[in-house]
Amino acid sequence: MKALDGVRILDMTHVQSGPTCTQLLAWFGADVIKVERPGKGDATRSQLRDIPDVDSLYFTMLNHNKRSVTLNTKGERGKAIFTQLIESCDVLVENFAPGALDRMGFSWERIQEINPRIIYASVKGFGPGPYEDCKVYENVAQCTGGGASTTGFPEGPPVVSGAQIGDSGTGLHLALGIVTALFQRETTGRGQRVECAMQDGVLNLCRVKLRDQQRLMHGPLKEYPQYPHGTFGDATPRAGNASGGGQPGWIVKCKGWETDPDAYLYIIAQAAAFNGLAKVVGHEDWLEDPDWNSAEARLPKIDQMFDEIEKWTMTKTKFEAMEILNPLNVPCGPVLSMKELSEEPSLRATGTVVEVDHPERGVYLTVGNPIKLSDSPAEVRRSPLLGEHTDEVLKQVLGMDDEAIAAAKADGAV
Ligand code: CAO
Repeated sequence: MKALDGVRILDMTHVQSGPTCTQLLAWFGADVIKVERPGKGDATRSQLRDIPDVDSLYFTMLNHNKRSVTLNTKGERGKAIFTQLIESCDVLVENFAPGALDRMGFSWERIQEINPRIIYASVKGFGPGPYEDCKVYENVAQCTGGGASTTGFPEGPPVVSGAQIGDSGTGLHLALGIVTALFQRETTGRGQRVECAMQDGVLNLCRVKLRDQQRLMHGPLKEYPQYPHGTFGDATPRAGNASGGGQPGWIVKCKGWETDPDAYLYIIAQAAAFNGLAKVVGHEDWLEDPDWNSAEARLPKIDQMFDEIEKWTMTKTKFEAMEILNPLNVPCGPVLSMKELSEEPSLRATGTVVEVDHPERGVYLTVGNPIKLSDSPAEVRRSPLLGEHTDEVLKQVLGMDDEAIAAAKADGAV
């Protein structure tokens, strides 16, 4: 038995944000029925293809454990089938451009009329306000939610992160909203509307930067690289690789950095572990020196301190340095490349990185469910081919017979 066994999701999502959400729910055991346009499907099926005419990794890696149904929800017969699906599902999830579902004739009011118990969940770029009608993709959300203005080096332009905090981050937020609404339905018997704006999701993940915006009003941000030599403006600046927490941290070069772009280690020079760190990097002198032996004394010369630490790390590989620093309780972590992560045995062992077999592309690698439930282990099943389960769902879920299905096919509804 899986945690969400018995929950049926009508999945009208596409691209990344919505599919991330419904894939998580599918891993927890929900029956996710992905509705796609006949002949075309989710646009990502054909985007960034590595093998001709085969569903892209972009699609396969975001749509595991789902069933695919093709349905033209703009035609009359398609709308009738869609109405029946709304009647039969617990949750409807969509991340179309604002108003798309209303234009098809399915407003929240209409959806509630069809099924008062349904939870209707959406991702949009923005919440209500001046930009509510805008279409939004990942990097736009990273810019509008505060991610880009606070990422990068002080002297450089804003930078977007590799982590898809706008899309996958908002999908995660939405999944929590959905299970919370399902939980509340146990008491009220009613469904409800769940909305997540990508701007809001990114800002939530940039919470500490709004913290710093307010701290800035009371003086310079002493853990930022701008302190004490640079200047601060009136907004939270970019902080390079500074730790963002109360302890100084930085990325330092390790042995091989000249040729390996990922030969780096993140080190946090936490006050409690400073003595051991100072000794190992050959600076026992710092322990007796009042210019160095307190966190306050070191604060104005954090850059100098990490330069000295780096002289030592450059003599070790990132893994050797980590092995020496860990027993000293110095928090640190190697910069791992995607190649290293894909080959890491411990991630394979926990199912965080898994191999999946696909009938058209063969074996590929994906990220499994990062949330581990002891009573609901997630197995990763391949993504569906376009319309692979149309007949199955129309029969099993809606009780349609062969004749009705043939008629729906004949007029292009499915
Ligand atoms: N049958 C018939 N029509 C369908 C259909 C189906 N099964 N599925 C989708 N459509 C229609 C929609 O109704 C819409 O039609 P209208 O424009 O006439 O209303 C049309 O397909 C296209 O939908 P769209 O406008 O959402 O798609 P797009 O490629 O132009 O925009 C995106 C994509 C992502 C920018 C937009 O959907 C969006 O802003 N979504 C909300 C924010 C979001 O989730 N962004 C993250 C995307 S991941 O980076």
